[in-house]
Amino acid sequence: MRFPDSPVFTGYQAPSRVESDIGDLEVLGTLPPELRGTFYRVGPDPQFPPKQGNDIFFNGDGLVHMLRFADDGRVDYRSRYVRTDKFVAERRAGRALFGAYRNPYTDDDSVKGMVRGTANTGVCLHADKLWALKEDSPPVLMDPESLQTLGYHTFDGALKSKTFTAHPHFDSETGEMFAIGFAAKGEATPDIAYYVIDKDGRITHEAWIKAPYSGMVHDFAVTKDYVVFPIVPITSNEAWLRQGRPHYHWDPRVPVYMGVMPRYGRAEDLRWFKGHNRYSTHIFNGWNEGRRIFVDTAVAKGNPFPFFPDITGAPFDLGASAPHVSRWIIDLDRTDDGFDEECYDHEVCEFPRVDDRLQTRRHRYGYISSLDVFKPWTRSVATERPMMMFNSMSRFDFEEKKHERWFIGEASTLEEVQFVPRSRDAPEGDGFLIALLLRHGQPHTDLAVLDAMNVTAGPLALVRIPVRLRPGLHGTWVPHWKRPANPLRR
Ligand code: V55
Ligand code: FE
Repeated sequence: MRFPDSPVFTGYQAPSRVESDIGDLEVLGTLPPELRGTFYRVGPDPQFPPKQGNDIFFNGDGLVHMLRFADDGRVDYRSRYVRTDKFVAERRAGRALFGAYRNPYTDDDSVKGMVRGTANTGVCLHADKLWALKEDSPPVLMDPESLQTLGYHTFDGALKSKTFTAHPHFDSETGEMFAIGFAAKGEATPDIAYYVIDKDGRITHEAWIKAPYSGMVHDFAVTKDYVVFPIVPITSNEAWLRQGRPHYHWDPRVPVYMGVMPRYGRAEDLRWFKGHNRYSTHIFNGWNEGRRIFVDTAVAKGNPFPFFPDITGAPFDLGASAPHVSRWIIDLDRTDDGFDEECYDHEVCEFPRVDDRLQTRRHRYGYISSLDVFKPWTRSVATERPMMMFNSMSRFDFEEKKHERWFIGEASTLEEVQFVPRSRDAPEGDGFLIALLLRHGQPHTDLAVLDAMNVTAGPLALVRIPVRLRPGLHGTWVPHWKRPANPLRR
């Protein structure tokens, strides 16, 4: 077997394929004693070379990483592949059986009709289980401690959508989880299912809507009173799949639509608002003040994904691919169908997050990975997405409209940032920021821990994982008051 000699499979992005249990990690600096809990993070890490000869980063098998900060100050590390149906079938066969990203027509006959999910995009804890998520399939449940895969979860058959988002949202007051499934009736269908799931993991509300066009609905917003479905021009079409074309094409001709519905509403209550042609996938948070709804997000003017080509044949525009901190404002009392957009600065950034306790309510601070283009930058790393090689950790103050950032140094990239509250009831912003630093060309990975009120000072501590991690996607922090972080059981 051999992986392709392409950027996605070599150097910095070479698959690691490592599952490990490493106790007592080295700590450089001093860890704050309040930092107790578990950090989970997931990313694509292909088990086998791609069936198609090459592949995109988004299609690798989900590998979950866990860092436990126990009461005695010890930090342990564990990583496990998610045993998706795909992973298990391919391991048995000893080769890839599933083909191109979200294209079942490219699969081996032996796996026709199987769930294609890789569980490689999002991870969260709910109802005492770890949920490993890929937006093309149902959630996979795992044991939060052993990382043993429990299998696909359909809520005892109540999940009628074929898909489930990698970006569920939570209301910390009610303990509810909110989720969507797009392409809910099959690949490239415009149907979106919306689910409210109670703190015990039962579906308590469901609604089905139809988007104005089919495409990637990677994230959405929930507020105290409303749910917002952003439809962005990363479009899909069943015909392209049969033609062997990429699953998505960027369409510069269509607007963003925002579907707004009461939080426990039905399809009849839905209202569509229309904006410019824009990209946004990730949302900091949403909230509403009466009938005004605010969605803070990272917005780009053009296509951010070079591997999803422009439908008009236009070449990839690197400048237009850069997202910036922005706000979308919907006023339900407006009589036209427009909504407003405010762009707050020109820093290139992605992976927006807030203090998770404030989801659905107004936040002041956003935390985001950013690219400081004025800093020395190592270009030795081949990548198909240079705008996503983040070198700085940023806190954006939505009141002052300004960034504070820490440059992580050369030859490293920063992953998604998590806010960790100092205590259960600490005020917003009082706590720590944690993020992985991928060290190019080095055999280890560091987790940086910063004071969230003093980002510019840099790390209080680095926790060293003595293996190279492949670039990943999203993560979550589970504080010790939600679930104790016991030292690794051997
Ligand atoms: C993203 C990542 C995915 C995917 C769709 O924007 C969107 C990120 C890792 O997979 O399938
Ligand atoms: Fe995402």
